Amino acid sequence: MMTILTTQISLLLLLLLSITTFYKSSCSNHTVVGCNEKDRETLLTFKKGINDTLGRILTWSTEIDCCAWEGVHCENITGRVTKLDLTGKSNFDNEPFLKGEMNLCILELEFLSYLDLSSNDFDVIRFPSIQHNLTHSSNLFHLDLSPFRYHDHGPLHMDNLGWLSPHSSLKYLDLSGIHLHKETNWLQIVNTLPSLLELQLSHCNLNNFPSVEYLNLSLLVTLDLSLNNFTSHLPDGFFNLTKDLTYLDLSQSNIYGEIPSSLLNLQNLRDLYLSYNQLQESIPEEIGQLAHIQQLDLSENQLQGSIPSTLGNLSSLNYLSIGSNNFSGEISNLHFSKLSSLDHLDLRNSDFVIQIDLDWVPPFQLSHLSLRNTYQGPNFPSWIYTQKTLQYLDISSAGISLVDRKKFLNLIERIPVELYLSNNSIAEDISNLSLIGYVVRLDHNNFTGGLPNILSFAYGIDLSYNSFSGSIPHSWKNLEYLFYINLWSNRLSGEVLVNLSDWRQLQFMNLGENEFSGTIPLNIPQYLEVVILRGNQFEGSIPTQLFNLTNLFHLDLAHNKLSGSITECIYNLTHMVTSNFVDEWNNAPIELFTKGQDYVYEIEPDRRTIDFSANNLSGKVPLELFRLVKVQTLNLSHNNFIGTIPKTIGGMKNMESLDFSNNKLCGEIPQSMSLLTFLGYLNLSYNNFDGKIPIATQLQSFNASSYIGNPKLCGAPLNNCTTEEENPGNTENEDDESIRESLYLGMGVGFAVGFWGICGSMFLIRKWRHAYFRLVDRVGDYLYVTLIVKLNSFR
Ligand SMILES: *[C@@H]1O[C@H](CO)[C@@H](O)[C@H](O)[C@H]1NC(C)=O
Ligand SMILES: *[C@@H]1O[C@H](CO)[C@@H](O)[C@H](O)[C@H]1NC(C)=O
Ligand SMILES: *[C@@H]1O[C@H](CO)[C@@H](O)[C@H](O)[C@H]1NC(C)=O
Ligand SMILES: *[C@@H]1O[C@H](CO)[C@@H](O)[C@H](O)[C@H]1NC(C)=O
Ligand SMILES: *[C@@H]1O[C@H](CO)[C@@H](O)[C@H](O)[C@H]1NC(C)=O
Ligand SMILES: *[C@@H]1O[C@H](CO)[C@@H](O)[C@H](O)[C@H]1NC(C)=O
Ligand SMILES: *[C@@H]1O[C@H](CO)[C@@H](O)[C@H](O)[C@H]1NC(C)=O
Ligand SMILES: *[C@@H]1O[C@H](CO)[C@@H](O)[C@H](O)[C@H]1NC(C)=O
Ligand SMILES: *[C@@H]1O[C@H](CO)[C@@H](O)[C@H](O)[C@H]1NC(C)=O
Ligand SMILES: *[C@@H]1O[C@H](CO)[C@@H](O)[C@H](O)[C@H]1NC(C)=O
Ligand SMILES: *[C@@H]1O[C@H](CO)[C@@H](O)[C@H](O)[C@H]1NC(C)=O
Ligand SMILES: CC(=O)N[C@H]1CO[C@H](CO)[C@@H](O)[C@@H]1O
Repeated sequence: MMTILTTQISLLLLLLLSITTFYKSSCSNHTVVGCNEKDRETLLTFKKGINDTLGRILTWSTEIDCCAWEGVHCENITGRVTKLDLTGKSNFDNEPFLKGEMNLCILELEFLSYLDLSSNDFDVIRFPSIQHNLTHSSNLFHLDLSPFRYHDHGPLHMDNLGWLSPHSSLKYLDLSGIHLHKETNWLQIVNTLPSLLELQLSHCNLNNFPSVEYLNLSLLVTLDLSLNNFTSHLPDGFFNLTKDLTYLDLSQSNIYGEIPSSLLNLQNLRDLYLSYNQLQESIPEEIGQLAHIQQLDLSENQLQGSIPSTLGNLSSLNYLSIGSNNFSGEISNLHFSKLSSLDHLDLRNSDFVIQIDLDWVPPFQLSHLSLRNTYQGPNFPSWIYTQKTLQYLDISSAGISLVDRKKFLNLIERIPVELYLSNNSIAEDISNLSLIGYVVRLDHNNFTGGLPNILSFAYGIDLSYNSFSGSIPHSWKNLEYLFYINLWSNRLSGEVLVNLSDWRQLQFMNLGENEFSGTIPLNIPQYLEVVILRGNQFEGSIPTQLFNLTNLFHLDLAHNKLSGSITECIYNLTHMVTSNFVDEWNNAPIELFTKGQDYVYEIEPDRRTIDFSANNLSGKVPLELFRLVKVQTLNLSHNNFIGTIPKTIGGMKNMESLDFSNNKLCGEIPQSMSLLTFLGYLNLSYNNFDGKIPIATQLQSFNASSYIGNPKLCGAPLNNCTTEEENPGNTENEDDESIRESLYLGMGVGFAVGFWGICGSMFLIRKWRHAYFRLVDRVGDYLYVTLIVKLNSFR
């Protein structure tokens, strides 16, 4: 008995002992001396403001030595906090970590040399009063407070930067994304930080560029002032004293005037971004002095004159973007003679005269080339055939009609990311090709033969306005990321895919103006927003599934051979009854479609359209159709519809264009139609309507042609009614007040709840697209594409 007990006790002791040893050893590696009490208090004050919803700083508890807290690093002998790293950067996909208040009392940590609170989602920055009278000299050399850029609440604000002055040892300062629009002395204050190597003040809403007599930033290597609103010239001489600068970003910052020559004295410059500004005059010859320059972006300015040939001296250049300016003159091989590292070339929207020898073999191999809207024609530039690693090629609107067939096919088949050949006059047969781009736009050409194969990762295809024939290749059913397809105006025929829902991400589908036949597939992708099947040979009835597309706002089935009646099913066309809008399409390639001279086809995202005209549809028009209160264009003309117009039509208050002509509709025109105050086009002609046209400014503003062909219809603008015409039998009592708007309103609210789930994520995507704009321009398109594909697949 006794022995057992002793054993147990000793076991227990052993256990205790091992626990303490373990504790000790795990702790001693962090610190020999415990955490400094004063530092701990400061850290706890900082913690108080934080909303740590994701539990990032759970370890910050009083039971644990503060040197072992998440992100805290101490000097190993004194136990003083030297570094605090709570960045959310590693956390790309998820939410940012810390919310709440960023309390800069943290800067009171006497020995702090490194502070990184970047990529979090703080709501507010708090300055303790003590900040302005630090008693110790600051050791801080690294300070990064830049927030996560994509947060939903408003931006972080700071009234001024005065608090920075004591931190004169700062080498790295990043306040990008914090709004500083009240700080007019930002440069003077930055100028008191003579050790600065890197300054990041991008997207800070800075709105002036103060001139300083003497710039103390002689050590500066990296300067990013992009995405501000300086509304100013660049002060000449500004760059005289920053000889070591290698990285300068002033893009999208609303700067005017010439490119100052002091800038071109920066011999060590490797990256220079001046795009999206209002820069004028010509590029100085001195640009040839930038011997180390690798990335040069002058695009989207108002620069003029010719491109200096000294540009051809910049042999380190790998990124050159000078498109969208007002340059003139020639551009020739000489401009590129030594650019053997060039990888990205953008000459879009330019009026250069291109003088490039036919047999020129460039010294470079590009991955990105944009010559969009820069005339090359009529021959496809032969030097492009020598480019074996192109990933992105945009040569749309370049006047090209002649290609070397073999080389051309070989080239475009190898473009793996984006291929744009729109608006040329290329007339090749590419039916045997397999295109591997994510985005393929060959619209407005004269391509013939069958459709090419498309790799399954494609997400945007526009082959509209060509002469493609044959049917949609079977292999296209694998396009599971496709979200945009436009085949408008070709000679395509046969049935479309049976399982259209294989294109599960599809949002925009335009197969109009072709010769497709058979029935409209029943399995329809559920995110569709635009469906255009107009001008084909589709037959059979309209599948009820079309009325179940919650995002649909444009449905055009006109000019087909559809028959039967429209079923009285449950309509789930949320987008046609709510005003919430996905403005996704503002960025997407919705185009103006023109056909012939007089016919304009336009899809405006805020315009809900239903067009079933010129088919053989019959039966009554379902009441549900008249409950789609946001519809602006409704065209049912040239069919065999019977029945009356229900008085509920008065609820379609947004209606602008209504065409019921050439049907067999009868009965009276309901008084409630006078409620359609936006109506600009009305056609009720050639039906069997009877009785008197209701008196209402709206209805009488149309002329007789809107009503003719209804022998029993009378009243202005038609002939006066006789007494028997006026009351042709049992007129029901039209109580228009009974058209309860609340009914429609109620429907709207109900639908809106479900709707925002999808809309919300699209909104996010749009923002991300914007945020990644710069990334796209610089890092390349792979990332962008992957991101889009990934984001799309979230839905
Ligand atoms: C913390 O953040 C969450 C999520 O943003 C929010 O719901 C909550 O109200 C916040 N709590 C405090 C105390 O601010
Ligand atoms: C403390 O840190 C210094 C360098 O930072 C290192 O050389 C030294 O070995 C460390 N001492 C202990 C006890 O870990
Ligand atoms: C900081 O200085 C101000 C005056 O400049 C003084 O009123 C204040 O008490 C000081 N704060 C601390 C904490 O010393
Ligand atoms: C810049 O440096 C000079 C010399 O080091 C110094 O006299 C001057 O005060 C500094 N200017 C500012 C604004 O700090
Ligand atoms: C830039 O500043 C100007 C003048 O201060 C102002 O009119 C303009 O709206 C601003 N632009 C942006 C994008 O904030
Ligand atoms: C900048 O330097 C150039 C030559 O190095 C000189 O001509 C010019 O006056 C200087 N500008 C200023 C504002 O200091
Ligand atoms: C730069 O280019 C110009 C004109 O192309 C040429 O005359 C000059 O020698 C080149 N300079 C260097 C350093 O290559
Ligand atoms: C396409 O070819 C036809 C005749 O071959 C020609 O009339 C038409 O203009 C061409 N279209 C384009 C856009 O080049
Ligand atoms: C409508 O679509 C939903 C999914 O969005 C589906 O669950 C439902 O079965 C569909 N209804 C009809 C009638 O097709
Ligand atoms: C309407 O759409 C919602 C959301 O997609 C779906 O849950 C619901 O089943 C649909 N209603 C019908 C009747 O199909
Ligand atoms: C219709 O009646 C009005 C009076 O109600 C009369 O002024 C007008 O001339 C008549 N129009 C025709 C075409 O009979
Ligand atoms: C995890 C770890 O690094 N542990 C070390 C802590 O320090 C002792 C000596 O001080 C080492 O023996 C441990 O390996």
